[in-house]
Amino acid sequence: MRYEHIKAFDIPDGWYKALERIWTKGDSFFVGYGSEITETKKLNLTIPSNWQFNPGTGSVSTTQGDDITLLGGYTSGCGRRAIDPAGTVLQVSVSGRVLDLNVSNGGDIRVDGFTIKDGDLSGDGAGVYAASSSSSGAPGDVTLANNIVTGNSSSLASGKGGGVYAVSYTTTTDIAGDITLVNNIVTGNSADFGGGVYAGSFSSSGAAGDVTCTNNTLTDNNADYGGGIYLYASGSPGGSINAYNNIVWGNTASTGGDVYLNKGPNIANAFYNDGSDSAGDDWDYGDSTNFDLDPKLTSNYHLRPGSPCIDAGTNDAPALPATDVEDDQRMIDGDRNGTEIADIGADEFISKAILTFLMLLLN
Ligand SMILES: [Ca+2]
Ligand SMILES: [Ca+2]
Ligand SMILES: [Ca+2]
Repeated sequence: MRYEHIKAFDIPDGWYKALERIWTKGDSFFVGYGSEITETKKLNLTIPSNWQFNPGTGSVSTTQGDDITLLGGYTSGCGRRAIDPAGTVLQVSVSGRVLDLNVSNGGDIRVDGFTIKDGDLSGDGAGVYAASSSSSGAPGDVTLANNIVTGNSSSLASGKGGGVYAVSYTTTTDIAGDITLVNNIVTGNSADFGGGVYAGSFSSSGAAGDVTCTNNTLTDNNADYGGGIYLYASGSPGGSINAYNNIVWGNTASTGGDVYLNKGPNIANAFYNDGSDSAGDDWDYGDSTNFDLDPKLTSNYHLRPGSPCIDAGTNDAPALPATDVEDDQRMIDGDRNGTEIADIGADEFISKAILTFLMLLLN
């Protein structure tokens, strides 16, 4: 491992420069950010030498079945990691995607612990384009966790996923991969389909995988179809679309302000979500655990005291993360009634009283 001193925060296109060097040298690098004196967070990249990088577009692809794993939040020297997306920023200064990730022949993609902002292009996935595909055998899974995705915009007619385009697809009879989104804050993005997120699993001749969204906050996104999120599953029956503990509220679209569901013959489960305006297919098992109330968010999308999302989720959600988007423990007894219940959204609320108690313990 070597440390490549590129300041992705101070130089907005530092991410591209880093990838270019990685491609040139075929080695592993850490990418720092911030000033040389105060830098604290780094990106840990491990890029096999057979990967392809196109310096013109910043895209990374591999056809060897390798995984692409991007983890943010490393401390100086990369000895320790703390999830801190607010302090680990990837952005572009010119029009283009922030992250363009393609794997084929079975590789998985994971993007975990970044702010991804200001992507702007005429195409799918202005912030993050993450696709695992296969023309022989099963494609891999795509996971986005602990990210802040904001201010990304697709200007393409029929463009999908202003903030995030996450898909797994195959032209074979195999089962497509799973798409998992947990602990992401997605705000202020726009596209034609899925202003915040377009998430899909589809197989030409086999079954779809599962598309699971747990504890995300999607708000202030805009689209024609699915302002917050467009969820897609296609293929023979077998996959399920799961939405648990999410805030998908206050997004706008011509059709499906918060959610557009296109599930094909597959099952859709929606429980313990805050949001209302959905269109397309019905949720098969949506029930009274969902509600439509102002989540009472702060300016940086944390839960305010008195939020109806505090202790309002379920601890049995699939892929429930053990921490929140800023690495706070989940679950915390936010309403102080003696029972620890997961909150709804990417933030787990800590009351001032609990915080004071924890500070006393630490001191
Ligand atoms: Ca809680
Ligand atoms: Ca409680
Ligand atoms: Ca928190």
